[in-house]
Amino acid sequence: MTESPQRHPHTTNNHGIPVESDEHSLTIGDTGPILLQDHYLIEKMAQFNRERVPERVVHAKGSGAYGTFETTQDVSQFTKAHLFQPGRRTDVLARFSTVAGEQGSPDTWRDPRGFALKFYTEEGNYDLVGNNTPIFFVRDPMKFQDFIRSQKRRPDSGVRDHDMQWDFWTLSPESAHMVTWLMGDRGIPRTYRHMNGYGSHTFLWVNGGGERFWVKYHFKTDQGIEFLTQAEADALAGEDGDAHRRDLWRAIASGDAPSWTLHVQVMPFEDAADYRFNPFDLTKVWPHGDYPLIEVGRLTLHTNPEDFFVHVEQAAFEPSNMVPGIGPSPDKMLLGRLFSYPDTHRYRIGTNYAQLPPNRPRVEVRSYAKDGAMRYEANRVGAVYAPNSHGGPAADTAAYGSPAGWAAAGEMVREAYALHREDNDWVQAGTMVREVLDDLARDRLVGNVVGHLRQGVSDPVRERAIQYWRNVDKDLGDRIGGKLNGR
Ligand code: HDE
Repeated sequence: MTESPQRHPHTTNNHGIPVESDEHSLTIGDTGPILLQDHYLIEKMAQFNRERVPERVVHAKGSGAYGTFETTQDVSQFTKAHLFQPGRRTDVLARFSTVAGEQGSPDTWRDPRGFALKFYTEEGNYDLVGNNTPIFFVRDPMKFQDFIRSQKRRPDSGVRDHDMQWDFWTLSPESAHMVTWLMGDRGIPRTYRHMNGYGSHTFLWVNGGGERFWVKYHFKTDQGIEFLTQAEADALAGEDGDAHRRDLWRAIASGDAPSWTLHVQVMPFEDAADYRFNPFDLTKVWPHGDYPLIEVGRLTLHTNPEDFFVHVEQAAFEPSNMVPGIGPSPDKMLLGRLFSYPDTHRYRIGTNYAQLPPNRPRVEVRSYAKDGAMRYEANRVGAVYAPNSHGGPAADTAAYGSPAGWAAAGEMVREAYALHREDNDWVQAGTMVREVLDDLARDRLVGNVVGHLRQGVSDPVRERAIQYWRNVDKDLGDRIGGKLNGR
């Protein structure tokens, strides 16, 4: 007996109404005009034209997965945050991304990688929106927009331009440490699974007794650090632009769940004032000899999202999502980001983005927010204003006290941070070149820089770049200059 064709469920339109055809428009006769009353045809075309939300202005190309964070050690002496109490297991959404490339750009371009985490804690969502580097190119948010534009496309031809990139970097010496990272092996991870993640900024932890500590987060990959050479990355960019996205999806789908071990560096609150580097300067690391790594727990990614657009494209990570026991620091870049991310989500996704599946807290929301486009959570607080006499929620100052913060005083100024004893723009980049990289890594760094500078960089900018690298390390700069000038 021939099998009856497998019965498919019948198609409906967006309103659940069964439709007659997904192939033929409604016409007068088989060659007649299409009828305006073919509202299903109109629905299909109109929906198609509205399928995009604006891509992220940076970090547009990315990949996401759900997982779990488990606090395996006791760090309660440093923070009262619920998710970091011993034994806590918290659901997480992670998104990894490149920075400068657009949505269709190759995963294997040389670029920092975003390492964004959303912890669905019992005190609301905690977002740690970091990169695969512990540092960044600039230290003041005023320069971030300009930095990003220098890495993207020319206003006239619309093409990317190494001359713009090096022009900005060589006029912004604070970029040297991060550019050394970027042009080295860490600039192209082999996969998203083989890279570390960092909070990058200094954050504030507050324990149950109100004591404050400065901390830096390090998510060290349990898969080991692996990178692609420039040649391998260029080839892969041509063969499979989605190589990293495909790898993460396949690993999780096959049960090979990637994991990272979280460590923190903890600086006593009082140490900050006279530490040898400015501890809030995002272009600097805290040498581990000064503040060693303390293990906290493990992040494991084990579930692929069921729908990429719903869960990854609409995911909204924001550094301002900090739960009790965690706060910002005087790092100007972090403070600028506290505004920028919610702003970009309201623009890119919509007013009620926090109600979407990847962004919804797993705890009851008792805010007085109401209405706005696409809102579908009812206002259940019994009132639409505070204070009120209808039993609506009231802020609990006693429970959550003053915000996790620090004392500040002084005149209004526009100027760079005051330098600490060992602060300058080259010292940590030079230390990395001489003490962290081995000979082969230094050779690859020289090759990558020379290859990049050979692509369309004007003479004056190239000469500035050679001096930039000499400031990082004289020998390295001489090697780069020698290769560029054919010596
Ligand atoms: Fe971002 N950044 N950023 N950034 N960033 C964005 O928010 C911004 C910075 C990072 O997977 C945007 O949702 C400012 C540092 C990641 O969805 C935007 C400054 C670090 C992601 C934005 C910085 C990051 C973003 C664009 C300087 C590492 C992707 C789309 C003050 C510590 C998150 C969006 C995801 C995304 C602003 C610098 C990491 C425009 C103003 C430093 C991982 O709001």
